[in-house]
Amino acid sequence: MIKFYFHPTPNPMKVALFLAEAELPFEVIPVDTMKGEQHEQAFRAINPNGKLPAIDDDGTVVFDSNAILLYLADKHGLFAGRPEDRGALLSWLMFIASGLGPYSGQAVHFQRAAPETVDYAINRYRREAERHYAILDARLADRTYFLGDDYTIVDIAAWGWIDRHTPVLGPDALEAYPNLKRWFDHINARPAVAKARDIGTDITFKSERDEVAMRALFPQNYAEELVEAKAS
Ligand SMILES: N[C@@H](CCC(=O)N[C@@H](CS)C(=O)NCC(=O)O)C(=O)O
Repeated sequence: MIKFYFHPTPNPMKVALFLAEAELPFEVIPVDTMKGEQHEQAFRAINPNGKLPAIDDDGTVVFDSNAILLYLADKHGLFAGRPEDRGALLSWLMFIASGLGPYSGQAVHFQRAAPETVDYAINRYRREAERHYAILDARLADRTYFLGDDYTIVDIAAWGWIDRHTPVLGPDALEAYPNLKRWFDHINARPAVAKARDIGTDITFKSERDEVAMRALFPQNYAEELVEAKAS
């Protein structure tokens, strides 16, 4: 059975949605990132990057959310799209992994978590997140899903982050992206979304954003010497 290393945050939620859609049996292994469990040696053996999600599929370990989606889609022949759309599938998956996800994450960080307000960083990451949203919105102008008529892991990957549009760009952010909003409402109506949202709700994860959590999530802020020198 798949062991699903989980925390209720955007990247793990993509895998939660896939597992719910595919109705695959799995066991949730909670990793409480606000307690620092992602840094424990046992978990580092699963994901050397110390982040969620990861899976152990009867001995095959896969980490990084979009890698997991691709692995499961290929293995089970589910939500992988048509062979002729493989190039598009890979392109959009990588766009989400390297663009939408990290820029959204940094936008949230600088608006909600950074120890000081840095207008430059907030502007940079919000604008970049907006630019990524606009690209997704344009792609959906004449398509039901990102690859056309087929619901694929691209939709699942995008959903994980668009579901967090409120902390990224604000509660009404999707009003400016009508195609993305239509798509998001359409995905949310899928029964698997409710099942995915239910995963891990029986587990109590730490929620206090105290110093333990800040040290766990942002250990670089507690390094003995913060980087001062600019690259020359
Ligand atoms: N590229 C990775 C990013 C994973 C990631 O940043 N996960 C977050 C949760 S959404 C995490 O584990 N944060 C805890 C930490 O950074 O210590 C993926 O797509 O899986």
